[in-house]
Amino acid sequence: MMIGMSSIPADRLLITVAPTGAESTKAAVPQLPTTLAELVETAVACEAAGAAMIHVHIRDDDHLPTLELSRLVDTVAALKESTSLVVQLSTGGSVHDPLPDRLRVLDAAPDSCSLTMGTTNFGDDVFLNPWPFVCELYQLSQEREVVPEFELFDLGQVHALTRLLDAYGPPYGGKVHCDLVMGVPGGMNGTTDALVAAVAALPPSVTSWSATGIGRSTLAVMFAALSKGGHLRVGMEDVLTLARGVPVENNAQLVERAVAAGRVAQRTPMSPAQARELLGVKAR
Ligand code: KMH
Ligand code: ZN
Repeated sequence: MMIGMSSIPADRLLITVAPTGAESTKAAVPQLPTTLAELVETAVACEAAGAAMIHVHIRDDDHLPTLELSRLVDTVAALKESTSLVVQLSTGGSVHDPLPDRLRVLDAAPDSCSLTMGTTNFGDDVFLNPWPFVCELYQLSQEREVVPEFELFDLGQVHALTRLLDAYGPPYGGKVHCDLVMGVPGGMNGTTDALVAAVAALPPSVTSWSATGIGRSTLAVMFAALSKGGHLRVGMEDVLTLARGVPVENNAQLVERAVAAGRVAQRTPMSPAQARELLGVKAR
């Protein structure tokens, strides 16, 4: 069986790796890929392990989160040179990044960008996504022909996606892909019950979805997503231990674990080419 009119077999599993994030420090997690060389090395290993897309946050020379445009441009170029992965730049950045800097991320012309559907309490911080910003970023993604991945941190944001699509029409590429980010302190729980509720509320225009569970919720969300036929995001942005007291040594371990879990569910990792077709990514 194929998915819709596409040539992608229905058992294919999109695995996205989010290797770095903006929250962990290099001092606390020395194995976190924070330099461009480390990021490229991780990307190559994760593609070999079965990932098809990479969700990218970058760091400066002090290993701190940055949205400096020239570094973003260099990062996209380096990842494209060394891998076939779909390159998704984060427009969420860190909770301290100003909104104009987050819009400017699209100037780096990635294949895809994250687009969070609303403001969320984020631990003790606030991840700011006011509605006018969401609308501006979405329209910019359409204009620049960058495929958005809608990041949904709670059920209200699932409903906001319907509102956005009703107001501004489909994304560039015509596909609607979202990622449920679950278990953030301030967002929806990382549980099977929450995932089922969120998936049930997705607008009918959604063509694919993945899920990730932060911290301890990672396995519950992974198994719930697989049992609902969804795709997976994994990586050190979201989890730093394989089990209690067992640190993740590298991102490929998390991709390998997702591949193994997918295999039990009779799912086969999707190639980057299939991911491009699934997401409607522009040939650049
Ligand atoms: N770092 C978080 C504040 C995204 O990449 O778009 C936001 C985040 C979401 O990670
Ligand atoms: Zn992110």
